[in-house]
Amino acid sequence: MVPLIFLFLTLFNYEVYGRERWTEAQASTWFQSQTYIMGSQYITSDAGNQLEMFQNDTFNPTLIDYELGLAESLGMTTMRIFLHDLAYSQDPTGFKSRLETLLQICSKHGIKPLLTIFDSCWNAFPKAGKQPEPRTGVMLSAWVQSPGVIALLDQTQWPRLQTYVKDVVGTYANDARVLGWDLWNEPDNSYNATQVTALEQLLPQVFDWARSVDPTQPLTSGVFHGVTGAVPMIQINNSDVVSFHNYDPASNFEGMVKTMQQFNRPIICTEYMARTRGSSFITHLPIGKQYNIGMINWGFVNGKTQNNYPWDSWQNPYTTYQPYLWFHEVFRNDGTPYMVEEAQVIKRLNGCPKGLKSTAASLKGLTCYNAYTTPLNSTDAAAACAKTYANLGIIGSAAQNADVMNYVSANFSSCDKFYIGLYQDAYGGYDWPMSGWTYDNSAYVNWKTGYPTNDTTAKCVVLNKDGTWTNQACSTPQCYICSY
Ligand SMILES: *[C@@H]1O[C@H](CO)[C@@H](O)[C@H](O)[C@H]1NC(C)=O
Ligand SMILES: *[C@@H]1O[C@H](CO)[C@@H](O)[C@H](O)[C@H]1NC(C)=O
Ligand SMILES: *[C@@H]1O[C@H](CO)[C@@H](O)[C@H](O)[C@H]1NC(C)=O
Ligand SMILES: *[C@@H]1O[C@H](CO)[C@@H](O)[C@H](O)[C@H]1NC(C)=O
Ligand SMILES: *[C@@H]1O[C@H](CO)[C@@H](O)[C@H](O)[C@H]1NC(C)=O
Ligand SMILES: CC(=O)N[C@H]1CO[C@H](CO)[C@@H](O)[C@@H]1O
Repeated sequence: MVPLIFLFLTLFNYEVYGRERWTEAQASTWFQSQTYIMGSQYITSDAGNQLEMFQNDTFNPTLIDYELGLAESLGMTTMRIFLHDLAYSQDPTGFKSRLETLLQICSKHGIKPLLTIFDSCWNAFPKAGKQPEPRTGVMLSAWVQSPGVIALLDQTQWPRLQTYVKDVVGTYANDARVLGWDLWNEPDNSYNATQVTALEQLLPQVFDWARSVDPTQPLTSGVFHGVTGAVPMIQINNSDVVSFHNYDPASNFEGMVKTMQQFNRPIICTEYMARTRGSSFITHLPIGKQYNIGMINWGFVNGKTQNNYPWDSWQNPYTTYQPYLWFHEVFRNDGTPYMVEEAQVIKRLNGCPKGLKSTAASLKGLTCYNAYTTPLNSTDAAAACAKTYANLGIIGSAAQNADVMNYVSANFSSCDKFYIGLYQDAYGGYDWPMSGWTYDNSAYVNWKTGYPTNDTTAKCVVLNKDGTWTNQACSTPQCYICSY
């Protein structure tokens, strides 16, 4: 017979070691030390599910590097990346070496990933090895649960899951490249009653396993159908920082943020953005910023997960026509943004990456400027701006002109003038480029005395270091300023 003391230790040893849930103060200190948390759920666009992303044969660091470069170009600071227990269990050493490669690439692009350990969504029977091709017109058709329901309902497999959690979280427990651990995505989504009962036993243990290796990063699991009920209470009770999913319009989203505030912990929205449901970057990111919560949308580069299709594509595959608006995704498969205006809003809310954020009056009250020192003629300069989802610089007020002048004087001493967007039109008047969200009808100009010259061969405008504007030939290579 097992002595009672050993039985006690065996049953409860996961509570004996490791750290407690963070206090509110610890969680707040952590949150305040992070760069604003904004990004997307990420899977390589050539992978249909987590196994395809992480198994040796299909792991694609070249593509990860390119796609995380796109995230960096928007100023994103995190990516929510789903791991898988079977990718680990079949080859722990190889899996961890691929995870290490991923973290190195993330770090190079200024991205701290939120790593997701388990997931209850979509296909219930994951199998290691070659993964099925996606079904035409169906979102996430190859996506797999982790663990599958067989492992969930078979407690003899739980030690394997424990090894996965402890080894992966433990290996990176002190690694500042990792933002945090999202231990279980939508835990009771698509489970029947038997499965939910097993989950209610397993989920608290998953938190205990992760805490047992003393992670310096926060643990969380996002609630997605309100905060009441057994499973949401397990999630919230165990989370160092709380997180939630919401795919509803702005007022409902804001209501959910207020609901989450009752827990007095930092908040991260780990899923939102479904355009046809009224959940979009343009409507929701400013709310996230206002309440100072992390914002992570579902979908990034369109590819084998086909996140451009809505949930109902499982019932009605989009085989004969395409949706009029993409459901999720930030980028098309060719690396261009689905909507330029969205890319601009994301960059603005991320503080105008590598440039000046002018909050001076005019132009919707918020404009980003980047100056470039490689001289280009005005056509090429405008094209270079467009690649960063920007126009040749638009300046809408004296205060903004002063901001821009100070920015270029202090940082770009090698150039004495910069192309801006103003140009002479066919009638001899001057206009701003009209594409994009930043257009307005500002009448502000700051011509140098004697300018503009009445010269039809000098149709382009430069900002001089003293803040004045002069017109000149468009073919002259010049430094330039982009804005968005
Ligand atoms: C993993 O993939 C690489 C490159 O595709 C290959 O060279 C290597 O042999 C594979 N390793 C295993 C253990 O299959
Ligand atoms: C739930 O699904 C499992 C298979 O994963 C099955 O064995 C069980 O009977 C189902 N339970 C209920 C209550 O439907
Ligand atoms: C969650 O925490 C509350 C408050 O401490 C407690 O009353 C409740 O029983 C806990 N629920 C679960 C499921 O852990
Ligand atoms: C500019 O030149 C055009 C053609 O030479 C002339 O018609 C026009 O009056 C001039 N405008 C000014 C403001 O000098
Ligand atoms: C700018 O240079 C490109 C070639 O780099 C040329 O095609 C274009 O016509 C030039 N534009 C102007 C206004 O000179
Ligand atoms: C983008 C950039 O380089 N900004 C710098 C411009 O110069 C000011 C003043 O020296 C710095 O504070 C900015 O960081």
